[in-house]
Amino acid sequence: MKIVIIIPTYNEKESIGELIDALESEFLLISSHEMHILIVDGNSPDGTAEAIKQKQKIYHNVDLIIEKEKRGLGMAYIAGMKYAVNHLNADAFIEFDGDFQHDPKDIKRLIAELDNGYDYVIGSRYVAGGGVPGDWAFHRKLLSKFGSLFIKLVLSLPTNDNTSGLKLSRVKGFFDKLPLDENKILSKRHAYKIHLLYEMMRLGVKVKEIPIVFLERESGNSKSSFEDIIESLKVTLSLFFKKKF
Ligand SMILES: Nc1nc2c(ncn2[C@@H]2O[C@H](COP(=O)(O)OP(=O)(O)OP(=O)(O)O)[C@@H](O)[C@H]2O)c(=O)[nH]1
Ligand SMILES: [Mg+2]
Repeated sequence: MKIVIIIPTYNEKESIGELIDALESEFLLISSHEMHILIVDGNSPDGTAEAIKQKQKIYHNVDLIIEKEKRGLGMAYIAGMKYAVNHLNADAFIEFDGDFQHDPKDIKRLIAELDNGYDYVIGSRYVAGGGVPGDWAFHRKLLSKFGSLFIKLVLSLPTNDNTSGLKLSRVKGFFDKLPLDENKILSKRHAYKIHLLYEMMRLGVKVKEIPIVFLERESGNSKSSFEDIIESLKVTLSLFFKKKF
């Protein structure tokens, strides 16, 4: 199968080159699939795209989309997903952050579950063995954990980490059934994850959560903010009311 790792970046010059190297070394351990990297850069002013172009000279399985401007995490991922399916003929894709908060070593664990017949594999911080960075402030830990629980209860989901950014989606029969339209997605930013998760679950995916430890950012700055928390609440409630009416 062809599996595309989609990585959105905005000012990740410090980490992206090293991340591509780390992923390429992991790919050497995955012989049964064709692995590809697709980076969607929000026209970063720090030279992220240049660092990626340097790596494209070494590796021939790295694609780069440069957006006109930073449009939000959700918009970057949706552009990447469309490209992966329509231009790269992906059978599955993996959402992966560009700041080393996700461990490249987890890629093969996600793929093992695809091989086991699962359609949707979530890297989960909230199942036994999973976790968040130890130095996250107490309120951030609480908000993240209870946020996921809130989404689970309101939307009647079986999953425990409902805002995870590391997951694998099977295209055929599932992702390709979604009317994926930039204007229909309920959030252009981080909360798009809740909407896509909900829609994938409605399609009847066979879902598996595997434990992951979310790492601390090594360099660069976070782009998530208080606005993303409010949007997550709005998206969850609007899905709840849509479901009922
Ligand atoms: N192209 C693009 N990439 C983005 C945008 N927002 C965030 N990113 C990238 O998406 C990935 C995840 O964003 P982060 O800001 O790290 O979000 P987060 O991991 O929820 O927040 P932290 O834990 O604070 O790092 C990173 O690689 C960012 O560079 C955007 O608007 N456009
Ligand atoms: Mg991050």
